[in-house]
Amino acid sequence: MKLYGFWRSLATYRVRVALALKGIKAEEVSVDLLQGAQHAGDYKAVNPQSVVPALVIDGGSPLFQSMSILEYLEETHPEPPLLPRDPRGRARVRGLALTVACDAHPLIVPRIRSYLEREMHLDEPARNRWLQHWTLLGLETLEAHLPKERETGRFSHGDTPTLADICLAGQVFAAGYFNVATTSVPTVVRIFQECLKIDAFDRSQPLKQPDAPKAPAN
Ligand SMILES: N[C@@H](CCC(=O)N[C@@H](CS)C(=O)NCC(=O)O)C(=O)O
Repeated sequence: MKLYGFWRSLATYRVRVALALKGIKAEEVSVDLLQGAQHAGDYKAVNPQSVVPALVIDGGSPLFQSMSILEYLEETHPEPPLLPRDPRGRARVRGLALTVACDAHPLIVPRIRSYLEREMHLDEPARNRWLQHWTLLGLETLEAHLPKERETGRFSHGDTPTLADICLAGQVFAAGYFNVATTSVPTVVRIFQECLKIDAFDRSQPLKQPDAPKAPAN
């Protein structure tokens, strides 16, 4: 398998963690989003949306969209499961995961940031307010569920990691990128810390990737 990704991409992080949890080996190809490599013709041929991740299996058509890739990995490599067995639990886990993947993360990706700068002419402080606002709102939405719902355990749903934790962890890295204080989301932070105790989450972290700079800029 070949995973097209980038060290600081949170959507790539999701796939990287799932591959690691399931013990699947994939070669990672770095697409430098900060240099605009996602727009180059050779990468557009892999993913016409010009975003990472994309996963190529056996030279077939690349898989795209991180949540779709996670579901594929879950179906083809069911152990360890990243979704609960019961339909209601699965709906809850997917709901938590999609709160991040569909509603929070899309507002902070490079193409949105560059549109705010180039087309909307927002200066850097205004763009930072935007990034901080949407990042924190995503985390606070998770926090509104987690402490009060009885399904929450060591992780977002029970005592083993699920798709919800994979998305949660990525969103906490976003808070780090944009200097968002996480004091208002203590359960999210607790679960994030539990995630990082697992090797698959820890070694997949953005700053531990070979293409990460030594001292990254935002
Ligand atoms: N919904 C997509 C999001 C993909 C996405 O936006 N990826 C970001 C990095 S996390 C990207 O490649 N952005 C490039 C850009 O915005 O120009 C997924 O989950 O795969």
